[in-house]
Amino acid sequence: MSKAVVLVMALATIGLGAYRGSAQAPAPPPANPEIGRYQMVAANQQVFLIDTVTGQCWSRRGQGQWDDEGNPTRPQAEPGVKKAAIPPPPQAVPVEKFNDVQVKVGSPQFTLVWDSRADLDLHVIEPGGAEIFWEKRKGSKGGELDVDDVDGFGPENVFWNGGPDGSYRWFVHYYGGLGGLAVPTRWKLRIKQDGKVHVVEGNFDKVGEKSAVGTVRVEPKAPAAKAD
Ligand SMILES: [Ca+2]
Repeated sequence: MSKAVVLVMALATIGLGAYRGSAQAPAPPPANPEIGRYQMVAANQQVFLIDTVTGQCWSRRGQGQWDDEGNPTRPQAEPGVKKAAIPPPPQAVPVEKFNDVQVKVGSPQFTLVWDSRADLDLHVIEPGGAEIFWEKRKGSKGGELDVDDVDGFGPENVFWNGGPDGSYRWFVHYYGGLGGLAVPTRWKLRIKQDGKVHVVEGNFDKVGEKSAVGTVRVEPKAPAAKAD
C-alpha cells in the first residue's frame, strides 16, 4: 500500500469533511499542535500528523524529523472532480424610476402616477383574492406594494417577481383631496406583463371616486419543449 493511499485512508478515518485545498506553500509542522485542528494517526510504522483544515500532512518514524508529505487529498480533488454546487446569490429585483422614485420591476407590474397633490391609491387583487393596497402591502402569492404615495403624483407600484397565472383585478381610488377639497386629477396606470405594456388613463373629480375594475389575465406558461 502506498504512503499516499495510507494517508488518504487516515484522512478519511479522522473525517476530513471540511477539507479545502490550499494554494499556499505548506507550513512547517506546528511545535504544539492545537487540539482539534491537528490529528496524529499511526499507520505503516509511521506517525502521520495531519492539518485537518488544509489537508497538509507530515510523517515521521520514531522521534525523527517530520517529513513533508504534501497534501495527499489535493491530487484526488483536481482533475474531473465535480466542484461542490454553490448556489447562486439571490438575484436582486431590478428597479426603474418614476417621478424620480425607484420602484421594483416585475411581471405583472402595475404602476400608477397622477398629476396632482391629491392622494390616489392603487388596489390590485391577486389570483386567490388577496387585495394589495396601502393597508395590506403584501399579498399571499408574492405580490407587493413596494412604493406607496400620500402626497401626490405617485408612483404607487405593485409587482410580482413572476406572479402565478390567473386573473389580476385592479382599480384606482381617489382617497383624499387637498385639505379635504377635491382637485381634478388625471391618472395613468401602466401595466406590464410578460414583456407587454399597456396604459390605462382616467380622471377623478370627487373624493371617494373609484375607477372601473380592470382585469389582467396571466396565462399558464407553455411547458418547455422536450428534446428527443
Ligand atoms: Ca396613496
